[in-house]
Amino acid sequence: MNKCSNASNQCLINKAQEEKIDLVWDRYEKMKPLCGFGEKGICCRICMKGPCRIDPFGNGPQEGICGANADTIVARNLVRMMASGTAAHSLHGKEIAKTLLHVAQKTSKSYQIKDAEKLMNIAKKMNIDIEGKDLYQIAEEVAYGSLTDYSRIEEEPCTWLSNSIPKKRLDKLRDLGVTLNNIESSVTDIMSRTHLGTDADPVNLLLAGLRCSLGDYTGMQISTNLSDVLFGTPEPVISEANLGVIKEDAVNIAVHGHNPLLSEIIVDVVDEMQEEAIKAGAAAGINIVGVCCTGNEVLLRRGIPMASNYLSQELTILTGALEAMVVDVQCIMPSLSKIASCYHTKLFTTMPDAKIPGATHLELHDEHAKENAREIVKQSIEAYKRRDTGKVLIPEGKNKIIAGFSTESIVGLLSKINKEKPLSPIIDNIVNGNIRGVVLFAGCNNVKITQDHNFVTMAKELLANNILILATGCGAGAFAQNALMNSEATNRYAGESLKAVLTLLGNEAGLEAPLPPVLHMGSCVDNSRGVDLAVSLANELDIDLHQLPLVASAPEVMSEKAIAIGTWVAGLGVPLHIGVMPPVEGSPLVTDVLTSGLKDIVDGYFIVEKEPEKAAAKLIQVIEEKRAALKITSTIEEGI
Ligand code: MSK
Repeated sequence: MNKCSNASNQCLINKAQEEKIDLVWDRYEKMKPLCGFGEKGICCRICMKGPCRIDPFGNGPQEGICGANADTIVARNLVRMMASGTAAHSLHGKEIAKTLLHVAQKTSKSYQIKDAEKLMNIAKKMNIDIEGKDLYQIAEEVAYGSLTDYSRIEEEPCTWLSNSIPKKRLDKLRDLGVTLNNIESSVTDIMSRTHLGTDADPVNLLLAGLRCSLGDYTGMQISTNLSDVLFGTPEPVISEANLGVIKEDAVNIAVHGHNPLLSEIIVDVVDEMQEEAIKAGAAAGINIVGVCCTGNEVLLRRGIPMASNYLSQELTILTGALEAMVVDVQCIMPSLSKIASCYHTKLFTTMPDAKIPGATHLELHDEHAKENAREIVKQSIEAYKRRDTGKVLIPEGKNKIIAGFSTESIVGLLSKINKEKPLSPIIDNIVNGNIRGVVLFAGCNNVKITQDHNFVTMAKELLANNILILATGCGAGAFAQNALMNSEATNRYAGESLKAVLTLLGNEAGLEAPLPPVLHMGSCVDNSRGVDLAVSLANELDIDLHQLPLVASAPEVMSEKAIAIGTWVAGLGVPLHIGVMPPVEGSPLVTDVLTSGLKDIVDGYFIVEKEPEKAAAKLIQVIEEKRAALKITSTIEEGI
């Protein structure tokens, strides 16, 4: 199996072999054969009588020592994954909300309100009375209101859930009893009910998992929206992607993880330190590059080039030209520390809850954020002086990308065509079939799949069938690295009618070329942007989300966060394809609930298909079924 679909990275994989450095692919091979019990989800480790394992072939034990069967064990393990994913995303949102509170109370020196208009819109959405209040009072109420979603006692749904989805959908979820009132207690609930001797009913467990995962969604809404207030709402921006964005004659600093609190400040302080880097011999000064979702955050708002998504993060250090990797939280391989020690590269951890042995821990503190960032840049410049030029190998080639498609920027663009009804150009083109439907690609890379292969293969097939693609997270990274986020890609891969629409929109945007066929909407927390766009379309048409010709796909799914995302996507009524089987096959009941039972109660469901060509065909079929159900024919009048 090839390791990367991006051939230019192969030289670094060879280099690692020559230097006897193990990479993620090597560790995966050494791990084989993977534990079959773990893969099927039928290993239970929640007490110390065991661990227990259910025999999947029916010859050995069918119950754990306490009597829990495969259905209970699989469901418990799965919902614990959802709880972990929800905790990760929602804590991110909480950190951003606390920072907004500090800005509002003027106790933060490092951050400001960059998008006051968005703050006002959020306040109105939260039913906050803004009359006679200044910006800081409003920001304080928005921050407190958002933080209440983490602590509410009253039995009413979280504000950021109820104000961001169609009423019909909210009612459906409320009837099911899954509209949570408090994100953190939804996580506590999962940990409590999965304790030994508590909830043994797999369906009851899965419903609790759905409620918790809607907390993941709620946390994402908070993360995305309040980050926009603090750091600006993304607008289309031109940049580049691939490891070729690392420059031989620069002090290269990679920012990696998820939370933009430090990376934004690093980008801010770099300008004032360029001279220092040049004096140290780096003719091109300081070059910031992005990895994973912190990379997506600074790409969208600041145009910072994207070096890598999840699976090739180690290769950024293998270039021998990276002075520092600065990480915050989530998706950071602990192996980075060992690999950095083979080079002059400094690995900085910056968050109290994400330390890595061997890394330099330089903790981000709100009141000293600028000083923290300057210290990191200063030490990076020092590291540059120790660079071994004989070890430098930067793969050639980088792709031009257009990123920054927030919901606001898309609506802004469309309003140039129809000021009164900005969504009409999209709706009309969906109705007349120029755009058959929309696929939101999200999620990670998984070492079990050639990196980016499933994303790219599926995208080419969908685009040829006139399906528009939105992308976030490492999926967006995959498309950026494989030249699917520029105007040339539209000319090359989009079907004729989709190409015509994107060309019209690109011209209206002043590009004098088509919009890219894959619209980069941001990091994994920015999946909320895709929902916002879908909700706007559904509201305009007065339909529920499940009726839209919209599907989601995570073809290289890997993390617990992705399991939480997939579950709330289904909960919102949107079918979701995954290209890797989660650990549920040990329970036919749980597998059935996810792939069909969910459809009966929330309309959304999981489609598991490992072959990307077949997956694309299945998604096209779902889109066509939804079009038929909407009776979309050729004109708006006849149709919706
Ligand atoms: S970074 S959660 S590997 S998308 Fe958001 Fe990428 Fe998945 Fe991490």
